Amino acid sequence: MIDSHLRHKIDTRQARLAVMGLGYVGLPLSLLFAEAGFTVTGYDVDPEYVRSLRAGRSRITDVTSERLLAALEQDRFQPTALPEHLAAADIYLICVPTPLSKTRQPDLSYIGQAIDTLATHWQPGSLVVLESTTYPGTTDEVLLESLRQGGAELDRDFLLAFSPERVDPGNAAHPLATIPKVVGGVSETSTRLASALYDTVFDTVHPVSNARAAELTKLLENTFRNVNIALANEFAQICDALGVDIWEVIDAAATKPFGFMPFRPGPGIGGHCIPLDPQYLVYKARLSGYEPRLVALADQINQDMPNYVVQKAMAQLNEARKALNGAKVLVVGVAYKPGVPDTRESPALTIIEALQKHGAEVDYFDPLVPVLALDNGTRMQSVALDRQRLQTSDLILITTDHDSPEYSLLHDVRDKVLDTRNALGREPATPPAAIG
Ligand code: SAJ
Repeated sequence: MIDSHLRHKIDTRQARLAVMGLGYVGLPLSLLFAEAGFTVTGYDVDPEYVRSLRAGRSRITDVTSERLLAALEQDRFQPTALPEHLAAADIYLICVPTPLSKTRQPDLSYIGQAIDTLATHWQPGSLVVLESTTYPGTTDEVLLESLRQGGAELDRDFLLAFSPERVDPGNAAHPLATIPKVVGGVSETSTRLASALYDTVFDTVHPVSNARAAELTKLLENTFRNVNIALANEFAQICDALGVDIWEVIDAAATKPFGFMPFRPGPGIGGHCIPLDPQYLVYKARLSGYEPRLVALADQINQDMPNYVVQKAMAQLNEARKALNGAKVLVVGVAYKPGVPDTRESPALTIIEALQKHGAEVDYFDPLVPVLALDNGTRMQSVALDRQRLQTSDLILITTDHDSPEYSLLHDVRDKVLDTRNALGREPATPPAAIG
């Protein structure tokens, strides 16, 4: 029987795992299982990236090269770009990207590629788990259909489940193994076996009744954030219209010890999760005959924030009797959130392109992002944030509040600053050594 056979292999750590996709989800997951005594084949379609992994070089925040080298030396982690190496696995964990298309529709092309590769190499008796964030029904429709090709049967020849990734890169407060793992199978046996697998490395496993419940769990988590950020952004615009300091209001509301969670306004939302995940929910809800008005409206509010910021920039320059056209604008911070070098979906990029379109001369400073390539083809380099630059700028737009000492210089030119993150509202970081 498939379940007793697999269960024994899991309990004795003899089960061979294959992780498909070695990004910020797949690589840490691979090492977690390798360090628990499993042998893990790490599959990625990028041969160059695989070569760097095999050489012990990690570019993933939570995986040091030392950890990677140790797993390689013990032969517990075997990176490969050759799909035929997948044939020896008992368990497949799919951790590939699920981005949005240019028209902000779900893009399941990476899952499709993984399924096609898997279909050619998987063996009967396997457990397949999808971890990539996706719309409800992907596992029990798309994946199940594919695995049934050739007459294979669920619970006889394979088990299938969904378990949402909850990796928060760089979050030292919550190491991966301590983050509860939700698991939902397409069958009861699948839930049981997938739970037994994750039980070997995660402190807490939380089984739910089916794959759709697990898929929707992840979408609720991140849609919750998206909608609450939209509320903060709308509140900021209301406070602006009323001449009230939004940051003071949020800080005051946050003194309430129950029933309130502070979210903060910004120039829009970036990253590879929060702006995207709710669109997977909207897509499936509409297909199922329900119009998710609140979720769709929240996305519109968030997506419109860069435009709101550009309008504010125009108004602030106008106060100084200057036009945006020809103005020297310094954008401070282009990463999608503080403390990361990641600019994916960053609203700062949308704002820079809009400012350029209005004829502004834009430079940027970001201590973590040395170079920037925009969709409009512009390539930029981070400039030095020094007194001379600040004196010659007509407007200084803070879009990411890195905790960087250079920001303290901005206090001297507050009249030119448009601070979308309240970066200057806090105690200035220790001033840098005298500027040479
Ligand atoms: N943002 C705001 N206001 C807020 C919070 C965030 O404008 O009050 C903006 C950020 O600047 C950023 C975007 O939203 O542009 C997303 O920020 P985020 O803090 O949600 O960070 P992410 O995208 O790294 O989200 C990840 C998610 N983790 C997973 O999906 C596993 C999210 O669920 C986590 O809650 C979040 O990290 C976290 O708390 O760090």
